[in-house]
Amino acid sequence: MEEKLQLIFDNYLLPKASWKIDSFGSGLINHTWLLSATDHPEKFIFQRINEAVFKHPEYIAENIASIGRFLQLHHPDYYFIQPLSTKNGKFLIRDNDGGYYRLIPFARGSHTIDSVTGTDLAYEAAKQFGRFSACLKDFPVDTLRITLPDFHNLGFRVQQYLQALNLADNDTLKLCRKEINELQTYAAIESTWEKIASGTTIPKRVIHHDTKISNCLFDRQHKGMAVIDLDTVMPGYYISDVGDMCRSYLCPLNEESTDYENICIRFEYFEALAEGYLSEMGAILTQNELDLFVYSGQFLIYMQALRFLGDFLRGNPYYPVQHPLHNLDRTTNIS
Ligand code: GN1
Ligand code: MG
Repeated sequence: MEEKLQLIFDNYLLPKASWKIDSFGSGLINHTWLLSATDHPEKFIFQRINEAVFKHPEYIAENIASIGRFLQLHHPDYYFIQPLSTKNGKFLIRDNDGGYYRLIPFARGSHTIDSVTGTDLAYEAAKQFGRFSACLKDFPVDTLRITLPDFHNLGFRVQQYLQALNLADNDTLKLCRKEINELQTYAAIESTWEKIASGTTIPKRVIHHDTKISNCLFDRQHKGMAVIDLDTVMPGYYISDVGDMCRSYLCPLNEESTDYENICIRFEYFEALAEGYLSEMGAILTQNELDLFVYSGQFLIYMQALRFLGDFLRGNPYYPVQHPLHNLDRTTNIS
């Protein structure tokens, strides 16, 4: 931790205080720390970008900077939280081992949640993610960098899963027979995706691609404040954002729960999500997009189940696990 603090002090101008750094948050991919001090009110988020996943961390920084400039110009009131610039005017720093890090201001008075305990929260978060895409509706989407190729390409995820299935040994396959069979029953979701991927039915927009509830900041009155975790902001289809909200907001338990008996879909939460998102995006989406609203949830939940199960079959190279069956548990949770 001392080295991390030194890295921060070397690169950023911080107010004088007794800063300390602690692990923070529930993200799976990047490592996150909270930088705080008992003798200073400001806090910061320090984050190491996972380079095994993001091969070009500088693309993330470029995207965030160009979106930041656009919002500053066209929506100056939008609360956009972006990494701080270093003493040398950079948004990313590197340590001696070549790791990429960034420092982000912690929004004062904000908090995050890991499961949705009221329809008002679903409404607020969906409105925040809707507002993000709505403010960026005229952003030149093709100028954005692809930070993770094929991230939400269902065709690619299916191929990746089938490959894992082929390579898995019998003992592993035996453990997840039920989940494999279950996923097979949803294969029809792929045909609608093929039409979407052909690029003729719905437009590409600036999409967040990780709209789970823990990526929305709430204030003390539980009103949505901002969206965070902008690594996967890329050109995409709106079904990704609505779909991941369905995955995260409609169930009373979060993705880590093994209380399978109590995993269910809450329809009133779907209504709240739709109301919140469409309060911002309703007038912008085309009829073809609106027709895919319910499909969004099927698409994303199926794709995430393929990703968790595929990772389990390959021996968990992607998602960090606390025990060997963790990714299988996540699959059972979601399917
Ligand atoms: C990952 O790192 P985190 O927790 O923000 C993943 C998402 C999944 C999510 C599941 C780059 O997000 O796609 O929905 O885990 N991000 C990446 O919780 O793979
Ligand atoms: Mg993320």
